[in-house]
Amino acid sequence: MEKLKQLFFEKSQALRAEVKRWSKEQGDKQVDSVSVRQLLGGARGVKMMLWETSKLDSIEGIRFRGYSIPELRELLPKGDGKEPRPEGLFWLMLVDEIPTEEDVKWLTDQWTQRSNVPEQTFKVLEALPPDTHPMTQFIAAITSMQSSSIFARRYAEGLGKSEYWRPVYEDAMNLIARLPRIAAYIYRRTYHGGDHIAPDISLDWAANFAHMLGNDSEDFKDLMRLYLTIHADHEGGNASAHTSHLVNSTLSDPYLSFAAGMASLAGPLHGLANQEVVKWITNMLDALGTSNPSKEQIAEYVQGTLKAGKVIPGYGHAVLRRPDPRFMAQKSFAEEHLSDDEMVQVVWKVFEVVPPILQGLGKVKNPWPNVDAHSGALLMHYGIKEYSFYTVLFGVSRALGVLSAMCWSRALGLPLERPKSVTSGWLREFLNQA
Ligand code: HAX
Repeated sequence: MEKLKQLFFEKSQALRAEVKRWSKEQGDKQVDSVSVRQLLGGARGVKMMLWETSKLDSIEGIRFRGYSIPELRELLPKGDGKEPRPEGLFWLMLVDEIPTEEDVKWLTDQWTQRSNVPEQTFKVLEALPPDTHPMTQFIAAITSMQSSSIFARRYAEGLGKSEYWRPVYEDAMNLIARLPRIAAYIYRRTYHGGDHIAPDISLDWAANFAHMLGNDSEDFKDLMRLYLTIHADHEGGNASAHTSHLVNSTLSDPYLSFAAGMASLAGPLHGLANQEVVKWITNMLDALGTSNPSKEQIAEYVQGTLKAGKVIPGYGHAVLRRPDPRFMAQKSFAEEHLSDDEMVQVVWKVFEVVPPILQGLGKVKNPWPNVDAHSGALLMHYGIKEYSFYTVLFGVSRALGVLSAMCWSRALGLPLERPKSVTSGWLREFLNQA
């Protein structure tokens, strides 16, 4: 068996036994008591899921297998670039070990070999009107590949439960390998009249993606490596990861499960916020008639957005209570590579203006920027100006976390997810009795 698969097998088998023991010997212990506020408030903070690949702290932000983003920027293999290769993060998430340069090179080769997109997927995309939202195209493309799911085929043949992880691993590797080509195809068909760019198999996963999008500069390749690394995972409770996890818990295959997660990512309170940020900034600059607004002008525009009953996109978070380290990583990239860029300057000014205003509302729990507040300005600089495409980039990255976590879920034999709902009548009676 290949090294990555063997390592995953050994580690997951050991944990599987331990999880079974917890359930048997300590299953009655109260982990958390759910409050009425949590019941009504989208289950905030309720611990109800095992998720191995990353953990989110409200103050520190995300840690992938214990490593912060600054640590990963130091430790993960970079090849001949300056930013970590997302291949290395996938390896780390899957087997909890920092890979060597050689391991990462092997994974790049694997994904290159597995990157052939079935012809029917291009046909499905071509059948959609070109103005179909790129996320809808992305979901249709992923779903169109479902017939190549090895898990679905092996399950139909009667595969036993302890073996589920094997075809899930194969589907995860194949799906991740194909996503950059699919995403680039959607981008070029939607915004560049179908003028497609052939893959360059000498490049790593992220650099090849940058190339197929249409920018071969070393800086953009590094931005893509960083972007695809930092968006990959945000523990299991976020909407896209949780949706994939829930759907996969029914033993729906990785293609359908990941497509469902992408439908969740496409909501404006989640991943679509990256397009909404650029749209909001562009509308603001248009309304103010300047590309260099003052802080006072921005503050006035922010107040107008709030008065209209809308949220400020790119700000706030369900878990975080400090500026998102993913925002800070993109800010540090911008400081190094494009600090003079006008849009970046506006993003930084918005960062100074928005938090005190949101704080002043007295109800926003986190007034700080999240991952989506910065990404659009970086992409604009490198020529990816069509902001309705941005959530697809997020989705390509999110595949790394969601699909490595899916391997774990099936290796551990986690059950069908089925939390309990109550009716308002039940709740009323419960509260009256209390
Ligand atoms: N602008 C204005 N009001 C905001 C706000 C913002 N950025 N963030 C939160 N609020 C409001 C909420 O709408 C809520 O108001 P009501 O009580 O009137 O309904 C109140 O403050 C309390 O909300 P909260 O507890 O602080 O935040 P939630 O956990 O409910 O929601 C959200 C978290 C991310 C959905 C929220 O902050 C938001 O809508 N932000 C803007 C959209 C955004 O940037 N989304 C991307 C988040 C990161 C992500 O998933 N990326 O993919």
